[in-house]
Amino acid sequence: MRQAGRYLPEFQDFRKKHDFFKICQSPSLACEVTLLPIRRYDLDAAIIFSDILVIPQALGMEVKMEPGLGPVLPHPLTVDGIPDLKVDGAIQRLKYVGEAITLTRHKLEGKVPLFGFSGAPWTLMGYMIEGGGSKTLSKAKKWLYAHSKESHQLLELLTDVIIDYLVMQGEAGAQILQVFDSSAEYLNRGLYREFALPYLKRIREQVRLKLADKNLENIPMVLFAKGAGFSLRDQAQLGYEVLGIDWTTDPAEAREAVSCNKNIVLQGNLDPCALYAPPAALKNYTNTMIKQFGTKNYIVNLGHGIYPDANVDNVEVFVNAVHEYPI
Ligand code: 1CP
Repeated sequence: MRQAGRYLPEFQDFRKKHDFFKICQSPSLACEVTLLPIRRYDLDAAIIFSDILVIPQALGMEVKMEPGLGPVLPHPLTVDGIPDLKVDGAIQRLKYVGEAITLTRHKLEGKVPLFGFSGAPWTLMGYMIEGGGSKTLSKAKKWLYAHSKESHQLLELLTDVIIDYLVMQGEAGAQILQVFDSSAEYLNRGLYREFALPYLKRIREQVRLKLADKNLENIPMVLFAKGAGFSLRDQAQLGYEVLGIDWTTDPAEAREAVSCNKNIVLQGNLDPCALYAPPAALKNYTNTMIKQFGTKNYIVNLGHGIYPDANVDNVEVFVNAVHEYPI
């Protein structure tokens, strides 16, 4: 449940006292926030508290988290600004995420597994060029059409950093690694094939190889490409063990699209707005979803981030409905 923290009253209290990135950068605070939903609900996994935008920040860009608005990068990247990105030492500057992961693993005492995560190259590129969220991503897409050489240069650079960042999280103790391509929906199949899939493939391959080089076991990886139901068949062949399915995609169609890969696990996809439904209806939606996905090779999740005004009691209804589902 991405950005899940924001709907919890205990998180909102926490945020009144601490700056967003201060929490991310202080392992004990990040650990405490990671554990908030685990303490309240009978959840089956935790995700480390951080944000996808810590990478642009580690590359030297200013990122502010504006309450009620989300992330803002006051000085967006320009085409000739790529050489100024500070790649050297970026992973060192992100070490606090690893420290938070290690501390959280200890505090969880094996109760539930811990997810690490990163933004995908295209999604990070979008935020860096747009300077924050955008309705169209037209500035970032302009690069793809008008500056394709520089686009590839930037995506290549981000891919290298993401690989090392995920390996660092794995070394620190993350048990599953999720890549968020939240802005996939702004691309069509052609653009996604040219500007996203090759980099996502390289990330999966290189994380596997680099972990093996360090004598570490393989860590399963999840790719969540929001709004890219059009590319599920392609995604199933990238080497990711799990594909995240967003709420717009029909579960049965998703299964059909990935049938070329028999081992693949699907994760998703309840519409986060279903949490506004009365409890009995919510239970029905949850049961129908599980029935459609099937209970094998499946991880229940929402189909995108939970909204800040989600009803905390209904989250419990959802979690319980999942656990009560007859297998
Ligand atoms: O549950 C958690 O709190 C887990 C930690 C987490 C994760 C996995 C946060 C904390 N952010 C994320 C991922 C993230 N961040 C994504 C990928 C998932 C997705 O598609 O939603 C994206 C796109 C972001 C960028 C971001 N950060 C946004 C979206 C803005 C937009 O363009 O619409 C927002 C609102 C944030 C802020 C944020 N990140 C996390 C929290 C708890 C919050 C709330 C804000 C706050 O406390 O001020």
